[in-house]
Amino acid sequence: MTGHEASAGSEGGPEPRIPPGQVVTPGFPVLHHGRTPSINLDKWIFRITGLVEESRSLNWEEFRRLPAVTATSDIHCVTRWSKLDNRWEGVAASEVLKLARPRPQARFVLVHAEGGWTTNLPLEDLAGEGVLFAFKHNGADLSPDHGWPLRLVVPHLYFWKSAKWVNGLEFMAKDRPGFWEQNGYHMRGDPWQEERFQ
Ligand SMILES: Nc1nc2c(c(=O)[nH]1)N[C@H]1C(S)=C(S)[C@@H](COP(=O)(O)O)O[C@H]1N2
Ligand SMILES: [Mo]
Repeated sequence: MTGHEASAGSEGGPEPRIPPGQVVTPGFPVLHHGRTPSINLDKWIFRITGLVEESRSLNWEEFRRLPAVTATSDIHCVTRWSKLDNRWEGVAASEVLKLARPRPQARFVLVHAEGGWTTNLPLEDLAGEGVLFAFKHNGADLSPDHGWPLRLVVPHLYFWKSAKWVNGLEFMAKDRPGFWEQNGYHMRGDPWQEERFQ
């Protein structure tokens, strides 16, 4: 779903900028389960597995050789803060999908992150506009707390889907809950529908 870029009209004109129940913050809160991992780029590997034509492993150099894009989007966290106009720089998810070549049966992905953390997404959401594997935020390398060296950004879903320290995609025929989804969070997490918990 797109078209929420317009600023809120005072006469009920364009669609609102902020999803229901959210409050804009000027800061950038840090939220995650467990501790910030320390990652060695020399050993970093991104794994593409599951229902794909070709399983692949990319090291950091190979991943960074993929074409880079920038995209500006808003963050909406299920804990009700929103942060507007984040400028992300990274590799478009569509680019990674081109490499992966999902099989026709593949309809969902389990996103894998350092330390075994996961989150699930429908394939169409991964292919969505502005979805990227980011290495920079607002012009600077990601900080370790915000996911260095790489995080997924899925701007049209609640921010828990935007896996920090992301290191793999597993393509699946059926949806399977990730870490927060097993703990009661919604399987999809659309902030405009307030798909917070289930
Ligand atoms: N690997 C990993 N990624 C994660 C999480 C986590 O616990 N582990 N938490 C998610 C949640 S709940 C949120 S709100 C955002 C927070 O990102 P931030 O700390 O950069 O604001 O990261 C998401 N990505
Ligand atoms: Mo969150």
